[in-house]
Amino acid sequence: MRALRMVDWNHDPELHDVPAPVPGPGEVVISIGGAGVCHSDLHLLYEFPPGLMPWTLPVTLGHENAGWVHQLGSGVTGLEIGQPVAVYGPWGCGHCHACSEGHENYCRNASLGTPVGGLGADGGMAELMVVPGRRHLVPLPDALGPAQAAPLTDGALTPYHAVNRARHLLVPGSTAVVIGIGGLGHLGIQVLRATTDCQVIAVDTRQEALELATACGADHAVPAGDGAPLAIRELTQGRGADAIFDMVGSDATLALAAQTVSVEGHIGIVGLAGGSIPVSLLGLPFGINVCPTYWGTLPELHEVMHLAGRGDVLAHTTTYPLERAEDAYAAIRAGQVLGRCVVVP
Ligand code: FEH
Ligand code: ZN
Ligand code: ZN
Repeated sequence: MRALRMVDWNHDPELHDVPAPVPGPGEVVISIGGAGVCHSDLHLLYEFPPGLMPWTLPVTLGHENAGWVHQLGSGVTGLEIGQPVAVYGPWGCGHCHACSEGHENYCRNASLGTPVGGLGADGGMAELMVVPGRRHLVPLPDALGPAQAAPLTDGALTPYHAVNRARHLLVPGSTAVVIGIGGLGHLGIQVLRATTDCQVIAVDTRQEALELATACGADHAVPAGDGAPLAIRELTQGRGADAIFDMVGSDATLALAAQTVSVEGHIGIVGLAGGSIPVSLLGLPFGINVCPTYWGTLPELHEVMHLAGRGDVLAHTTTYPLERAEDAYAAIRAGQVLGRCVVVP
């Protein structure tokens, strides 16, 4: 079968012909209907130094996947061949305390380098993908096909999880700021709109991204840059934002978050740009919480699919055939993508 593979560090991905996977005991092979192109792939393809991740290359990319049940390994029950499913991506051990409550993204027996589909193990940028356990498959709502569902398994799940970490602050009259209106940001705005009564302020450098933010339900769209801190202060009567979700995670975006978070507020670091934020008693407002989050939990993916099934969360997508998947990565690198790219094998 055809698969887009990460062949080396700091190297373009390549389309290869590879053997089709065969499910082992307890495993399930999925026929891929959509594989989202996450910006994180660009960081790991072109910025991660060799050896940072203990991965054996080449490996198939794609950690944001949905499709149809194709083949069941021995012992797998509760699934029908042809059933449309979303793939939960951060596979944990399944038996530690975190995994026992569905927080496999924070598995105590795993680390960022532990291979999961598309991140060190073969992912969904291919015709078929093997998933290690039936629990990692979430049935799709009737209203959603795999190409629409795939971007939600990371692009919506990740901001949904980040918002959940600050939900106690997002009360009527509060303000949330979303910095970076890309794949995560445009879905994060929809999550906030669908699950809170807060005022939503979007920040981005691109006018077309700010327009997408407004279409997704943002109350205000603020151009990134020198005027952004004052604009956010003016929109919050000088208080600052109760919660700021930085979907970029660069020094510049985190500096904006530090300048505009309110006392007792929350800064969610979601993007992988590698920026940092100095934390000190007098350097930040009192009582704030700075929270780097990773992906989302398995129960939260069920909740995201519920929101999508009722039309509250919908990815703005550009689809590419597998043969042109490299063009999707190039378009993201060039900053030409609005919303999320989805590869449809
Ligand atoms: C990917 C690789 C490393 C860190 C975080 C990520 C996220 O894109 C996973 O959704
Ligand atoms: Zn991702
Ligand atoms: Zn675990």
